[in-house]
Amino acid sequence: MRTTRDWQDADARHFLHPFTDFRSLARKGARVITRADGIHLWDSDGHRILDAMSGLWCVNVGYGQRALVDAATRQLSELPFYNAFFQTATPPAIELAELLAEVTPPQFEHVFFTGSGSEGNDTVVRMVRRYWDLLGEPGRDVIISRRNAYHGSTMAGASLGGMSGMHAQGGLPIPGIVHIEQPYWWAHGRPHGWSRDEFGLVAARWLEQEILRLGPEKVAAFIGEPVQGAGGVIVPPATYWPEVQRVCDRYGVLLVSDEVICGFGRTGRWFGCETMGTRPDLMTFAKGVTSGYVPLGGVMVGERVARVLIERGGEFAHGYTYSGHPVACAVGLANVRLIRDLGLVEHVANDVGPYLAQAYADLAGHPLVGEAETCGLMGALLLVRDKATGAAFDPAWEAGMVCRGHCFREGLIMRAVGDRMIIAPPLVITRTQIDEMVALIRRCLDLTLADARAAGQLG
Ligand code: PXG
Repeated sequence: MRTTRDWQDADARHFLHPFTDFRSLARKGARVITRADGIHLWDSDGHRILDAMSGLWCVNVGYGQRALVDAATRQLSELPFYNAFFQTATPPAIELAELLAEVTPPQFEHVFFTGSGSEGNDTVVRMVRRYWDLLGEPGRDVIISRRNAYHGSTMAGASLGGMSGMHAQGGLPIPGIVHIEQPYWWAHGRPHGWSRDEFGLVAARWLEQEILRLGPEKVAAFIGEPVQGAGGVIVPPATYWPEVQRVCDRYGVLLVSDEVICGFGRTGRWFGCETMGTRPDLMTFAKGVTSGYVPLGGVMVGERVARVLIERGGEFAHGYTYSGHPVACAVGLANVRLIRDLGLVEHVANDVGPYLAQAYADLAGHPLVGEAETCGLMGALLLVRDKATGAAFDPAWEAGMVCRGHCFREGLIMRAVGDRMIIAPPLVITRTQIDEMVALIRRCLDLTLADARAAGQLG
């Protein structure tokens, strides 16, 4: 048996981790996760950790679900791989496509499978441009996205995303992608004294202004996450998305909902667009479609686009070896059925979602918390230096990282995005487990508060 030290040494020698400062991790040593069950993980030292991030926003049904393991095992024995090119198909891909058409909003009857969310968004870029080409408007090729959005890490995904750190590496964004400001009330509405609802309309009109600036005949699509996940669980005001829908309708711009995080029950409806009140033309999905047990992503293609691609399109010159991978689709099928059979969407909407919202309303009283927000089973706590004024911490002190350090030591996985502490626990979580999680969160906030006091960072 290898010790933790052995794992860390081999890891440091050979494994380049995603979004990681390689040298600094090699010095510290990676935490090695060896098994999991339900909402808990265990590391190679035997420590039990409450995974309040569902792996990476994906393990919606929790760890250790037999039905998914059996589906994968069965499919691996029967037909581990065949492609979907050259006029062939496999039963799991067909059946998953059928089931996705059932659980998605009524405008969706077709799916294009990919291996990940990033590939899904690359597909979106090619597909919306193809759509406008086929309609005789090839100049309509600009896609509008938002700052601090995350849409993946491939060339198109990272370009659609609005992360300045990513754009700074490798000459991004690619041409034809522009960004407007995000609907983050605390940063962009509160300083002006706008109410949340007022700000939602202001932020949606930034889209209209950008469309008019570019010329509507140039704008192919607008893409957004219903709730920005990696950007820090930014829950937009209730007025935002309905107004965005009206703006897209007014100018004929396609609306793309990136459901990679919000899909499959996370917000208390099957898809985030249903919670937010939009009717997208395309939806990107990944993560929760298989609860992360195996990689799978895709794009739901609404009838407006599908009809054009099918009836006027000829060959769409796009696809991946693993588009419709039979094992991934078999697991997806078992997973989506399990979400449905366990009633997990209703569980989030009627039980644990409201319960978490109440717990977060209580946490909002903590001296370190400027705002506490939830949407379904996503939550954010903004850490502030001065609760009365909402003043931020000195960025050099890295309050979020201090708090995250305590979480690590206390056996809780909660992410820090700047000073926003975020969670997205598995949808199978119970009220008792939420109590356990919130007690840990409160303890880590208290420890961070004590550190801030000792470091003279308060008030
Ligand atoms: N869209 C959204 C909304 C995402 O959250 C992707 C696309 C890309 O999916 P793939 O499967 O290509 O990774 C994502 C992925 C974080 C973090 O730090 C979030 C993601 C990925 C890695 C890190 O919260 N989301």
